[in-house]
This record gives sequence, structure tokens and C-alpha cells, in this order.
Amino acid sequence: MSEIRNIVILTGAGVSAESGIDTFRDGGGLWEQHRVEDVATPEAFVRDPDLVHRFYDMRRAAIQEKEPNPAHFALARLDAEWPGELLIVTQNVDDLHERAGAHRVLHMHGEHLKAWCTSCDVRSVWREPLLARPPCPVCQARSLRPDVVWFGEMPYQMERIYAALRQADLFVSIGTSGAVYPAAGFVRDARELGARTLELNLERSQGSSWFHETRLGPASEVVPQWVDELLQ
Ligand code: BV8
Repeated sequence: MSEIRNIVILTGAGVSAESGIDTFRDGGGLWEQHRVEDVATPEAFVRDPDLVHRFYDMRRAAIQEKEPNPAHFALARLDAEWPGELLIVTQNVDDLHERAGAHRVLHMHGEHLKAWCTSCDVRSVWREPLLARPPCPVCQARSLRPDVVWFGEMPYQMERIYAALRQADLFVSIGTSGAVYPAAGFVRDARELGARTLELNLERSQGSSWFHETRLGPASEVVPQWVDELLQ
């Protein structure tokens, strides 16, 4: 592995599954009989803001009772010890990578623990429910929304992600079904740009054929094993 210097890691819901945070595929991607794609959209927020606030209030509270698992801790160890470039691009909106000690983390789909004011545009750290329309800590307007990228919205920091993919010698995808774009396309970009590509997942994903190597198993086992190999 000596020729590897720059690593990009993409994580999805599967890396948090063993921490007790439901993936989007659990229950067939349903919440209260709503398809997630129908609740996690700007249109749903206009049509039924209370429904969307309830969806996010429930998940924001849930993640605060969960703990990182060995996969998060192994990635935090890699972040601390890897001498080259490393970027953990996560699709997850929980804070378990950070709570495990990782620093080089990029939340391309936003974060549960932030609220975005649609009046003053400021994003604030936020742990409470939004259903009762609390005032923005900065401008007092009652116009806070979850700071989460919904379907149809532009993911965050795409330029920074593509810059990292251009420099990557190794692209590793962990715990994602490869169902949602543009994240699902990163493996093709990385491969075409010359990176080696590795998938660590519980089962084969929609993108498996694009990886040079796929290792199947629970993240809490396969991720620490992979990190140990890389750091030995
Ligand atoms: C955009 C935040 C323009 C919200 C999320 C038609 C075709 C192709 C694309 C589209 C299309 N129509 C529309 C689109 C675009 C759309 C899209 O891809 N739709 C899909 C449904 C077809 N994408 C968008 O709208 C994006 N924006 O395109 O803007 C643009 C284009 C290019 C460049 C710039 C801009 C915005 C998408 C973001 C939506 N927000 N999250 C919230 O959390 O509420 S997406 C959300 O779902 C997650 O963040 C994640 O990205 C996705 C779920 O994926 P996974 O994380 O993979 O989770 P999943 O449950 O699917 O899979 C879990 C995996 O883990 C499984 O493989 C399982 O086997 C594995 N696993 C389970 N347990 C374990 C495990 N692995 C290891 N260990 C275990 N224990």
C-alpha cells in the first residue's frame, strides 16, 4: 500500500447502522408510511412543514442517544495517524464521525445538529425540536429549517469533493447503497481519475461493479480490519 498517499472515504447510513441509527433501506425507506424521498424535499416542506419538522425532530433527538461504533472509531484513528491527505465525505447527517474523534469530515448532505435560518441565512448549532418554530438565535425570525440537503437540492462543498477525488490514490466507499447521486457517481469519477477503488459494505451495492475490490461484512468488523492493514 506504499503508493497510496491521498485517500477519499465516502460513508453512508451503513456505517451508523450498528450504532442503532436506521438506514434508509430499513423498513423499505419508509417513515410513518411516507417514502423518505417524499418527506426529504423542499416541496414537502412547503406542502406540510409540520410533517417534515416532526420527521427531523424525531431523528435529531434519536441520534443524540446513540454512540459511535468500532467503524467510526477506526476511521477516527486513520484520520489521526494517516500522514497523507485524507477526507471523510459523509452522506450521513449524524455526528458520530466527529464524536468518535474524526476531524477531516465533510457533511455533503448537511447535519441534523444544525438549523438554517431562511431569513438571515445563518446556520446555528441546534439540538432541540423545530416543530414549535423557535426563533433564530441570530435574527429572531421564526424561519428555521433543518440544515439538511433534501432531494433536489445541491449537496454541500461539491467543488472541494471533486478536488479531493482528483488527488485521490484510493477511494473507499463504506456502508452506502449507491442509490443517491451525485455521491453514487464518485466511484466512477475516482476510477476514471486513476484511483484504486474499494467498497466495504454489508451486501453488494448498486455500484459494486465499479470497485476494484469489494469486502462484505458489517462495518464494525470490516472497517477496523481495513484500517489495521493500512496502518501496519
Ligand atoms: C442533486 C439528507 C443536483 C436528508 C439525503 C433519477 C436518477 C438519478 C438521480 C436522480 C433522479 N432523480 C433525481 C435524482 C437526483 C437525486 C437522487 O439521486 N435521487 C435518487 C433517489 C434516485 N439526488 C439529489 O436530489 C441530490 N441533489 O442531485 O442536485 C446536482 C447534481 C449534481 C451535482 C450537484 C447537484 C441530493 C440528494 C441528497 C438527499 N439527502 N440525505 C436526510 O438524511 O433526511 S440522501 C440520503 O439517502 C442519505 O444521505 C444517503 O445519501 C441516501 C441513502 O443512501 P445510503 O446512505 O447509502 O443509505 P441506504 O439505506 O440507501 O444504504 C445503506 C447501505 O448500508 C446498504 O448498502 C446496506 O447494505 C449497508 N449496510 C447496512 N448495515 C450495514 C451496512 N454496511 C455495513 N455495515 C452494516 N452494519
